Amino acid sequence: MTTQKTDTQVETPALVFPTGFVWGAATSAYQIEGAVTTDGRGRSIWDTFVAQPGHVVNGEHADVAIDHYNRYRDDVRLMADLGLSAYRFSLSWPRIQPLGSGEINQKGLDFYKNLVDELLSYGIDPWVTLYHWDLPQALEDAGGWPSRDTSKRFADYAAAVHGALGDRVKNWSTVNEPWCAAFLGYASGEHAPGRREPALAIHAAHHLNLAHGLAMEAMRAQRADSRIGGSVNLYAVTPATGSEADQDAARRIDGLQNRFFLDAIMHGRYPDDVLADLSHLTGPEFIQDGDLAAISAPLDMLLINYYSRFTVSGAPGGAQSAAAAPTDSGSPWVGSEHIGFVNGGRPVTSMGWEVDGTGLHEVLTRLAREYPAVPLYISENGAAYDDVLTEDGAVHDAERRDFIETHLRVCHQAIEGGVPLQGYFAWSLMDNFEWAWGYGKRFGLVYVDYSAQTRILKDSALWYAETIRHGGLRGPAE
Ligand code: IFM
Repeated sequence: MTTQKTDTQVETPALVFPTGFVWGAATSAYQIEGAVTTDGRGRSIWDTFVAQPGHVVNGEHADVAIDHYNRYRDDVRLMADLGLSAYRFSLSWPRIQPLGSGEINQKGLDFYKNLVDELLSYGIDPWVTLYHWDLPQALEDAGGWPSRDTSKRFADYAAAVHGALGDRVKNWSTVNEPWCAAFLGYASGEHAPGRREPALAIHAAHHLNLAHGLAMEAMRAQRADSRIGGSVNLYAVTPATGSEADQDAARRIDGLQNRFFLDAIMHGRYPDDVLADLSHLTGPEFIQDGDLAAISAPLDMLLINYYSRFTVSGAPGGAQSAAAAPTDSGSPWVGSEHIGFVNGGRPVTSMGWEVDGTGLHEVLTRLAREYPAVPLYISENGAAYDDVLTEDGAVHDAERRDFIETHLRVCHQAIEGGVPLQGYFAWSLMDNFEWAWGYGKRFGLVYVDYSAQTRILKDSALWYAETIRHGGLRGPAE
């Protein structure tokens, strides 16, 4: 598509996205809902984790978060104002099944039914994620994700909610970012439950994959018309130099971050080189017959969370991670703890993450090449910046707007090149609780005043709304 002006000088989009392209924004339950003891919600590992000193910057927690549990109607109206065609959110497992097994808490389920109905009343398509890290504490007490039984409990929970909501929710994601849940939760301890047991983190990663597979099986047995996928956080990975050590570092980080999940889900195998990298910590006995067949059952779509590129060095004393944890923690890079993360010289967000749209292009074209024939969606993409609410009552977040625009341009380019990308969800709809970083990192299109609980559309939100209205991006990149 080329830039066009009609004779009346009404600008039409220069980069038009295909009809039916999904324009969305995303959140997750624990980061926004609050109401952690309301209506029978059970305790999650995050409730426990945030209550322990040293885990979250400034000792912050999400007991209230942005009070979405009580304000969801207003929040849905905001989404409608923005013109979103879809909203991706997660269900809180302990709100629905307080102990992670057994009895369902009807009031918890009703909250999501009401939310879904509210979305549908505005013509916004609900995209449900079943697990975004808030494991019921009772399941952690029974072993957590390193225990195989947790995958089975997850499949039961998935069947319960899919049975209840499957008539009105068509698009489902099983597990969000299994890498984070496994390696930040059980290796570095930066996330709940805060354990530092590298070998068990590998088992956890497998059981998160297995949970995805078993949940799909259970949901498919209930109805055939649901579209189901998993959400993985993928990175472009580059060696800092052409040296053998740096190339090996890139292979290792790509293996643990990307291929461990993609190869299992898409090809039904774990990469041999990654298993070899981990063999001093664990043998493959945690993988049982039939697991990989369940994990690799055909997907209706693959959901991709993309934020940045890793440039890595295997040289001794390499560099520090630009994305270092805010609190005292170990390394999530199990078996490859020696690897350094090098600053590649690009601008960074307030998380210290390098802004690199070309990395997204690499990720998308790689998926289309190595894991073809599955529709792709960007389920998260966005940036934290130090937003300022100015005297004019606005938030002029030009950097976030540029970030999203850059990445959308890349999406368009990938589609033109034949990548089956069918939608984009900005992370996040609203500012929220950014895990171990607390409230200091704002990712929202919508600014939240945390004490008054007011919402203000940032400039990026207004721009995104306009982009959606136009079905594409106007004008060439500046
Ligand atoms: O806020 C998180 C989200 O919960 C999962 N993906 C990355 C986001 C930014 O860190």
